[in-house]
Amino acid sequence: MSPDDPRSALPAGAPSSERQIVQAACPHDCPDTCAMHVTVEHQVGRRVAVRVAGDPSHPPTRGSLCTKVSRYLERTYHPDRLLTPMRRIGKKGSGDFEPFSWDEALEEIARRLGAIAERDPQAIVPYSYAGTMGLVQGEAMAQRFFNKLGASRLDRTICASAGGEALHYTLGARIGTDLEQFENSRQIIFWGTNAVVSNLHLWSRAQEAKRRGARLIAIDPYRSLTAEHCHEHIALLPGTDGALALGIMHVLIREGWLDRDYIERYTLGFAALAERALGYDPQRVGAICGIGAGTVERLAHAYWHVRPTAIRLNYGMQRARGGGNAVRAIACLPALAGHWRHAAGGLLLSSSGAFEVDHAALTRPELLAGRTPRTINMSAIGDALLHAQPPIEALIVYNSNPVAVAPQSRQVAEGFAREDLFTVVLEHFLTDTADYADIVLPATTQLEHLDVHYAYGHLYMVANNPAIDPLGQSLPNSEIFRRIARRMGFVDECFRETDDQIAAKAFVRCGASPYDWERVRRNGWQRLDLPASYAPFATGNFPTPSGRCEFSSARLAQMGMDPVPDYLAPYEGPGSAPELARRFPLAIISPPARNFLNSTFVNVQSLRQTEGEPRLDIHPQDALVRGIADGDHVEVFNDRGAFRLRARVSDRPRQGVVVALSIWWKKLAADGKNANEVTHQRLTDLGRAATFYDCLVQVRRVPETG
Ligand SMILES: Nc1nc2c(c(=O)[nH]1)N[C@H]1C(S)=C(S)[C@@H](COP(=O)(O)OP(=O)(O)OC[C@H]3O[C@@H](n4cnc5c(=O)[nH]c(N)nc54)[C@H](O)[C@@H]3O)O[C@H]1N2
Ligand SMILES: Nc1nc2c(c(=O)[nH]1)N[C@H]1C(S)=C(S)[C@@H](COP(=O)(O)OP(=O)(O)OC[C@H]3O[C@@H](n4cnc5c(=O)[nH]c(N)nc54)[C@H](O)[C@@H]3O)O[C@H]1N2
Ligand code: SF4
Ligand SMILES: [Mo]
Repeated sequence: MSPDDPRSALPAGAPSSERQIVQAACPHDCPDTCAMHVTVEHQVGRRVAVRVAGDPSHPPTRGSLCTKVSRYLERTYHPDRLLTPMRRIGKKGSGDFEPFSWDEALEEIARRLGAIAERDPQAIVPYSYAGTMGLVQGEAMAQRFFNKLGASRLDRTICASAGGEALHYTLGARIGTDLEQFENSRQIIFWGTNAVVSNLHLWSRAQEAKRRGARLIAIDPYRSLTAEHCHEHIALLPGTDGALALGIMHVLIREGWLDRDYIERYTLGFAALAERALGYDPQRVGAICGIGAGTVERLAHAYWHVRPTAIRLNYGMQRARGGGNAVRAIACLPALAGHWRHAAGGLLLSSSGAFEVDHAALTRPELLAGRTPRTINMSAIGDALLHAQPPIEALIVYNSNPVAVAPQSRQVAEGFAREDLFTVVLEHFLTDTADYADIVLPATTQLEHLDVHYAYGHLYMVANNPAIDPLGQSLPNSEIFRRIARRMGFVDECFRETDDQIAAKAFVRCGASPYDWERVRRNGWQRLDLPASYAPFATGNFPTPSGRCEFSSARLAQMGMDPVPDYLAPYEGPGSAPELARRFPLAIISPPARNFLNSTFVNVQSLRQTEGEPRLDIHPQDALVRGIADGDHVEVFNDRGAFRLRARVSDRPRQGVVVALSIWWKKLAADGKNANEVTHQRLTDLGRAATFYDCLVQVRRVPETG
């Protein structure tokens, strides 16, 4: 074992019997960041994980994991796990590989990248997202490597940047209501979020609130598993949330349902916002959103009269052209009505800004040595691979599966298929993306490496101790980049840091207290040192330049943008693209399936069996006019592409909207395609994010075969 081997000691104080419980963290891109207990048995000289369970003592987790991660062992010990480096022997995309040694792999990577870097390091591009949310196996050693190289930078916009920037310009940071307070709310609005599926541990708090008499409201074009358990479901048209928020404001202002004291002390730009909201009377908003004016009135009434009200926003509602403005408009509501005064009121989109991650210590920007490489937007990777100038010559993919998850998949696949592109993929499995690699490198799973996590849905740091040795020849991302760096002759001290040393530098502090990695590691988790009854904006303290909630943003004005939130119609809709809407009259959304996590777990058989096969939820009226019956095979298509699935006729989606729960591995679908065949690469108003749910299609019945 080398000193930087991640297979470092088991947690201090662990019992030395045959069975051991290792304190771990769920690595997935989920707001809940559960603390896990991994039970390990010592069997003939090796450690075998035999059980994963939620940590009962960790307040957000409270002892339960979701169904997906309960199957984590099935994933880790999957017969298809990549166990050796592999090189391509077939056509790109064919998935034909042969094993070769780490030594050969590192030699070839160093040689190919070295030759490109000599001409122009910006021709090398990293592509990664949140396959693991860990700070060590995410952007630490990897980003150091790319900084030293001078590679292109990646704008990581595929998920959260529209809403993130919206919060930044409105509240000042990604800060919100404490998960642990939701059970004390009197009313919870699930706005564009299917918490039963994607935020289980907040949902259980909401159930508790419901038992105590709280009202639950869902705002969603689809009667999701969450919406069906709420008292009220408002099924608006996709991408119209900004208008609804302005409509609520209109009524609050008209009726004088305003916390004037809060507005005066802690907000900026009320007059400008009021003027904007004036134009959004319930009649107009009802028409834009495809709901009745009375619904807008009723929602505003409930929002003012039931206190405290907490809004749970998640990222589902910001995946349309106006997603940033919509989040800005919604984020103004708690300040207008004074709900921030209560710990159980306000709004939660993300809590990640409460953590002071030490990005500079993790990623070492000084390694850039004054260079300012170009930036490639990950949400338009198809376009970039085909058209960027200077061209992308090498792509290093880790913690992501772009061929399945990036929009406008046909272009993405075309880009990945370029014969002159050198592609390296670090993975657990031969995903749709790995199939296009020149070299695939086997990465460890969360059970096999060390990490430390922040969360975007609660206020706890969570430690991940390695439970078992790496399977086969797999290595942690950190170690893979360490070895590539060494092979390329990078001698900077930071490339010798161990995972443990990196984890120890991950945070600047832990709320009001110092960050103590050893303690977090030993206990498994640590709440940020914040007041127990955390109410972040009860008395203002917004981390904006003005210190106030900025209804009007001078920073946006300076950039030539609208300083006050407005409603921006979707790119693809009858208002903004009438001709397109005539040919493709249905809006498609493709939100997360319960048993998958993005495209992760799709290859875990028990979970895929539960999901069955790719399905399209379609309203009975929309099905009828197309001659589609429940169970028929259908094709969803537009000018960008087509994919096939089985129709499920029900009134879960509102009329005019079809729903394809996602994200399927393309190669595990009968036609080798998924919902991203029809999505496009246009970006949101703020944050340059993907607009997956801003998409028009037509649907037709097709014969069962093919
Ligand atoms: N089981 C599971 N959990 C997950 C994931 C997963 O794939 N599976 N993915 C994780 C990731 S990466 C993320 S970002 C989060 C996402 O978390 P969320 O953003 O909460 O995503 P969903 O749970 O699908 O909820 C989105 C809901 O928004 C609705 N919706 C779509 N368009 C609109 C719209 O324009 N307006 C409104 N009001 N509603 C709309 C959809 O119908 C859906 O019910 O979940 C995380 N958790
Ligand atoms: N149509 C449609 N498309 C979408 C979305 C949608 O709702 N609809 N959602 C979007 C959203 S919100 C997101 S966040 C993105 C998510 O897209 P991605 O970030 O690509 O997420 P995953 O599909 O889960 O792929 C993560 C990959 O990382 C790998 N991985 C996990 N841990 C490790 C590790 O430690 N090392 C290495 N090397 N690999 C690891 C997993 O095996 C998996 O293949 O997709 C987006 N795409
Ligand atoms: S995916 Fe989310 S809910 Fe499931 S175990 Fe991980 S953090 Fe918990
Ligand atoms: Mo996401």
